[in-house]
This record gives sequence, structure tokens and C-alpha cells, in this order.
Amino acid sequence: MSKNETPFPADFLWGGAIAASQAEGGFDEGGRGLSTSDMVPYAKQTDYVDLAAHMSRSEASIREAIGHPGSEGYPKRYGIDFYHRYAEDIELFAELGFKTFRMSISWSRIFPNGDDAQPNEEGLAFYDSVFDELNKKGIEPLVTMSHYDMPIKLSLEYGGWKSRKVIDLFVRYAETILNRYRGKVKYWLTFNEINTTIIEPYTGGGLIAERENNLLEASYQAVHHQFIASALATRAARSIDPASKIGCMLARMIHYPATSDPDDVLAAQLENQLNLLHTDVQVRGAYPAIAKRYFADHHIKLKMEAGDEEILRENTVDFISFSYYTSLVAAADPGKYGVTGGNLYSTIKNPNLPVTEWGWHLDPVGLRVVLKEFYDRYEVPLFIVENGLGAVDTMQADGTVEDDYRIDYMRRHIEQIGEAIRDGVDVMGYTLWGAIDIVSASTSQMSKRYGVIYVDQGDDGRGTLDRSRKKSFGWYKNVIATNGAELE
Ligand code: BGP
Repeated sequence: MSKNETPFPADFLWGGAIAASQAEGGFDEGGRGLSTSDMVPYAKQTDYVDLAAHMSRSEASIREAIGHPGSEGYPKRYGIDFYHRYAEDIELFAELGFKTFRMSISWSRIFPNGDDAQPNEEGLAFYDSVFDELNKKGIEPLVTMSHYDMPIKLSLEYGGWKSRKVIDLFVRYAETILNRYRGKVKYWLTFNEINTTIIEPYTGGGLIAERENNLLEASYQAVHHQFIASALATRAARSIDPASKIGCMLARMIHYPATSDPDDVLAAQLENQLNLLHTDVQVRGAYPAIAKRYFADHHIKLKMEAGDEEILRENTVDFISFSYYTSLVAAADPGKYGVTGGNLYSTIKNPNLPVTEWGWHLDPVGLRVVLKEFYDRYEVPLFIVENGLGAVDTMQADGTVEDDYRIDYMRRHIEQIGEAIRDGVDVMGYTLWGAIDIVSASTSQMSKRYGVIYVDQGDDGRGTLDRSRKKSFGWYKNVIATNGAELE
């Protein structure tokens, strides 16, 4: 394809993404309070199939973590020290030519306990500085309000998102940051991978599993409260800054049927309906028909309050953002098959697809399938805010990192985005996960590297934290410079 022949629109938002809970650090600086992500110690894992089990926290482990001084052994407390190095990192993002940069605000940096009477000015000032730095470089901030972290007091003392009270506390937090950063931030996402509240309720919703008799019911109650909070935050954004654009955010976990047996097709269809339930509510403004039977079959009695249905119907989002890493497989009788990992899921191994070192299927075509399906279903703009390859990168003696495998991963997925655009899909942008090596969400590893920028830090937190450009840095810089025309 020649330089000027590209399917990507001229205003396509190329960039990269991180999350406060995996990159920021400074966990006990600037008035920040402890968050749910600060409770997760590093634990070497060999089983990468059921990752959700490693992320959930017991009350005892939370109380032990709260008593743990400093950050040693708790990688999400130190991240990659973005808190002190954000200017240097943004310099590198500008060198890449980023049009946008996705990051999240740490709720407990703004309201340390979640229910504080006043916001923490030092926390507000920190993000002012970051957004000013981004805007100075012509990089549009794309900001997630909640990315797997919430003030730990709301989890321990309120019961996390299962409590209806947390809605008002979140809306106050949302209104505070929407007002403070009006004119500096135009693109907002409410909850990262909102469906994680069902898959891993502690990570997604601050629920402590041992407290629940029916964890699935508690999780759907929690995600209902997040739906309401997201809709109210969307309403607030529109009145505070009519120029802002609000997106929902889903971990799109597409399931293929294990065979053409209709029972396998039915199994995959249900998995996909349950995944898309979250975008149905946030884009269409109501629960899908399947919810009624599913809730009845699983003894889930959702408590809704008067006005909830109107709130959802009247405050739907402007666009859908989502993460896509891999595809999964469903079967009527899953026990017949071998398993492998798949983001926060374990899944049936797809014999047609290779897997990453962490067992995730490599399926670029699946991204095109997902984009077409989303657009057929909702006909709203789409934004891929997470896609990337977690891999073991080795720095050579001369300081280079030859990550051709990451270039290959990105090339093949970006090619499929181009095909989807040719299929008529309206795609707003693509933010590589992670723009820079950061702490893994599911395993708290640094050794599971995603970035085009290498960070000198090990799983044990030791290292210089020096940043250096991998081979993929130059490649991605050229992709952005040619607006996706040159992918070789
Ligand atoms: C998504 C999260 C991100 C990121 C990504 C990669 O679920 O939204 O925070 O971590 O997964 O997963 P991991 O870091 O576990 O490899």
C-alpha cells in the first residue's frame, strides 16, 4: 500500500494506554488514600488459566496488606513511577506521534477514603500537571474514571459496588474531575471493562467474595449500581462540558462455538449475549431480553429503584470503547476439551489458533469480527482502547530489544482494523496496551511486557526504571506518521 493509500480516517486517534493502578505508583504520596489495587501482593504463578482466582482478595489478606508498610512486594503500589516520571514518558509518547493517550485517574488520589467531605487538592493538582503536559504536546487525554481501583474503605466498610451508597460517592467524584478538567479532557470512559465485576468481583467492584452467599447475584447487583453511576456520570458530563464525549468500556470476550453442533453454537451465543449485556445497557439504555431468563435461572433478584430504568434509558453513551486481546471458545460440554487462558477467563483451547506465552489465543481476524458485530448491533463509533501482546522481552547486551513478535502482533491486528473500516465500521482510534511496560493487571508481573518502551524493572521491583525504545517503537512511530498506510 502506498503512503497515501490507507483506510484510516485522517482524524484517527492513534495512541497508547496505561492504568493508574498499574503504572502510577506514588501510592502513599500527595495525600492519596489506599485503594483496592494496593492490596494485591506479587505472587509467582505457574497457572495462567484461572487468573481471576489470583486477583480476588480475602478480608484477612486486605487487612494484612493495609498493615504492610511501604510498597515492597506490592507492585501496584509502585507501578513504573509514572507519578514522578510522567513528563519523561509523555516526551516519548510525543516522539511516537501519539494523537491520544489513555490513562486513568486514581479515585483514592482524589477522595482518599471515598467518602471524604472535600477532594484532595494535591491529587487534583497532579492530574492538572499531567493533562497540561499532554495538551502541550498536542496529545488528547482519554481518561478512565475507574480502572480496577477504588478507595479500600468503600470495599471494606461499604461492601464495594454492592452498596447503593457508592453510586452517589462515585457521582460526586465524577462531577469533581469533570468540573476540574473541563477544557483539558474531552474524552472520558466511566468504568474499565465493566464486565470484570462479574468475572472478578473484587477487581471490578470491590466485593469481598467470602461475605457473599450468592456471589453471582451480588456481582450483578454491583454492576447494576455501576450502570446507574455510569449513566449519572454521563449526564453530569453533558451538563458540565457539552463538548465532551463519554464512552463505556467492555472487555470484549468473543466466544466461538467449539464445533458446528447447534448446542455448541447455543453455548457460544449465550456467552456472547452475557458479555454484550453490558454494552446493551450502556448503549441501548436497557437490559436485553436474555437477562430475564438468565437471572431467573441463576437465582438473581436484581434490586432496582424507582427511576433506574429512566436513568439508563436517558443517559446512554456517545461511543463504545473496548479491549480486545484474544478470542475464546464455548461448548455445550466444555469438559470434553483442553483449556487455556484468555484475559481474565479460562477457555477451551482453539485448535486453529496459536497462543502467547501466557496461553492467550492469537486471533487478529477476531478483532475484525468483533468490530463488524459491534457496529451491526449498535451503529455508534467504536474505539479500541486496549490491544497488545504480553510477552517476555529480552534486552540484549547493547541495550536493544528485538520485539519483532510484537510488531507482527500489532501489524496483524491493525490490518484487521483497516479491513473493518473498509467493511464500513466507524472506528475512532486505537490505543496500544500498554504504551510502555507496566505492571500486569492479572499477575502483577513486570515480566509480562506489553510496551513499545522498555522499563528496567523486574517482578521483584528491582531496577533503574530507565526507559528505552524497543524495535517496535520505531515501527509504531512510522505507522502513526503514515496514518496506517505503512505496516511493513
Ligand atoms: C485488561 C485490563 C488492563 C490490562 C490488560 C492486560 O483486562 O483492562 O488493565 O492489564 O487486561 O492484562 P494483563 O495485564 O493481566 O496481562
